[in-house]
Amino acid sequence: MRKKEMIAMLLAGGQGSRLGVLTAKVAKPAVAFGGKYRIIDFPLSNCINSGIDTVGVLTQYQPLRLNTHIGIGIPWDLDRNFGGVTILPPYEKSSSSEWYTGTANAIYQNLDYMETFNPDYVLILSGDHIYKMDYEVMLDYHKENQADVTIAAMPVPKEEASRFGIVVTDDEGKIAEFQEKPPKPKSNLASMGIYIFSWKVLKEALIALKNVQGCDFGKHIIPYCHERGQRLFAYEYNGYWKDVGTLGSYWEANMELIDIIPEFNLYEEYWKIFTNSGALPPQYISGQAVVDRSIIGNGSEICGEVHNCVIGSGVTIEEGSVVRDSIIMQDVRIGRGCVLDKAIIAENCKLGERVTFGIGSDVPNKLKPAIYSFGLVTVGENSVIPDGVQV
Ligand code: ADQ
Ligand code: ADP
Repeated sequence: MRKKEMIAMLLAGGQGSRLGVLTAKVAKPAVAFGGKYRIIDFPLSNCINSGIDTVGVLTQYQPLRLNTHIGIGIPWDLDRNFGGVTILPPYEKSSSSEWYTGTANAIYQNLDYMETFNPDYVLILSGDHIYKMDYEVMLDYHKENQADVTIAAMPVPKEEASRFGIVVTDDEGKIAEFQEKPPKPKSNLASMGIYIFSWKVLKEALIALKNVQGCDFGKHIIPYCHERGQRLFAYEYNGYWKDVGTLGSYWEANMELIDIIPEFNLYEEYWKIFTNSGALPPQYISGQAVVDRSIIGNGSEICGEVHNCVIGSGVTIEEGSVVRDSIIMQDVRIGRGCVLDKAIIAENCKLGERVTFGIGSDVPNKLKPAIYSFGLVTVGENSVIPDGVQV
C-alpha cells in the first residue's frame, strides 16, 4: 500500500469574528496580507518547504475565496496525483450529516481521508497564523523523544498567557501539565495550536471522544492524551509567530513588514512564501507620486502620496491623495484629494474624491465611537464611499 510518512491537516474553517468587517464575507485564512498574500499562504508554504506534499484543508465558514485561491494547489507545488492539497468541507454521510462542531470533530469527520495515506504521523495546523516553521525539524524532535504528541510552543508575555493553551514542562521538554486558556496560567509557554500526533494515538483519541459535542484539540484531545499518561512534548519555537486574530494585531503584523529591519522577512530566498497571484503588470509610480517605506503590489498605479503603507495589487491612488500608516487590499480605487490615516480598506472598495478617514486632529470626530477600534478605521470589501465623506 502506498503511504506518506506525514500528512498535514490544516484547520481553516473558523469564523475569525474578531476581525469584524474583514471576515464578514471571507474566512480568516483567506484575508489578504502583506500586499500580495493571503494568510493561508504561510502554513501552506511552510508545508511544501518542509517536504510535506499532502495537505487536507478543512473549510466551513465562507469558503468561496479560499477555494478559489487554493484551486488545485499549483502555486505551492501541491498538485499531485497521490496527495497534494485537498479541500475538505463537511459532507453528508450515510449515517449522519453534521457541520464541523469543533477543531477535533472536523478532523474526526475526515478519518477516511487520512487513512488513505496510511501515515505514521499527522501534523495539525491552523490556517490563520503568520510564521515560518520547518515542520521536518519538529518531526525529528518528535521521533527523538518517542513522543505520542508534540506541541509547538513559545513563550508569550505573562499578561497574554490566558488567551492560549499553556504548557508546563520538565527539563527534557516533556509536558507535565496542560491548561487550555487558564484564568491563572502556571507558565508563559503557550501552545501555538500546531501539533504532531503519531497516527495511532490520534485515531484512538478521536474515536474515543467522537461523541463529545464541539470536540476540540485544546479542550478535549490534548487533556485526554495527557490523562492517559501518553508522552506529550513541547517543541519550543523562538522565531516570529503571530495569530492575527484582532484588527489591532492584523494591522500591526502588516506594519511590521515595513519596519526598517523587519523581524519577519518576506525577502529570504531559502524559505519562500508562495501565493496565487495571477499575471499582473508591474506597479507604476507617477511623476507626482511620493512613496516611502511601503510595500506596493503588482499592477498598482500610484499618483498620490503613500507613507508607511502596505498596498495590495491592482490599487489606484489618484493625484493629491495622501495615504499614511494604512493597509489597502487589492483592487481598491482611491479618488483624488483623499486623506487616509491608519485605515484598513478591504478588497474591491471604491473611494470617491476628498474622502477623509483617520485620526488626524483636523478630522471631525462625531462618528468615531461607532466605527473606530484600535484607532483604526476599517472598511469592508466592495464598499463604495461617496465623494467628500469624512470620518
Ligand atoms: P484558538 O486560538 O481558540 O486556540 P481555535 O478557535 O480552536 O483556536 O481555531 C484553531 C484553528 O481551527 C483556526 O485556524 C480556525 O480557523 C480553525 N477552526 C476552528 N473551528 C473550526 C471548524 N469547526 N472547522 C474547521 N476549522 C476550524 C487554539 C488552541 C490553543 C492555542 C491557540 C494558538 O486551542 O491551545 O494556544 O490555538 O493560537
Ligand atoms: P459588537 O459585536 O460589540 O456588536 P461589532 O462587531 O460591530 O460590535 O464591532 C466590534 C468592535 O469593532 C467595536 O469595538 C467596533 O467599534 C469595532 N468596529 C466595528 N466596525 C468597525 C470598522 N468598520 N472599523 C473599525 N472598527 C470597527
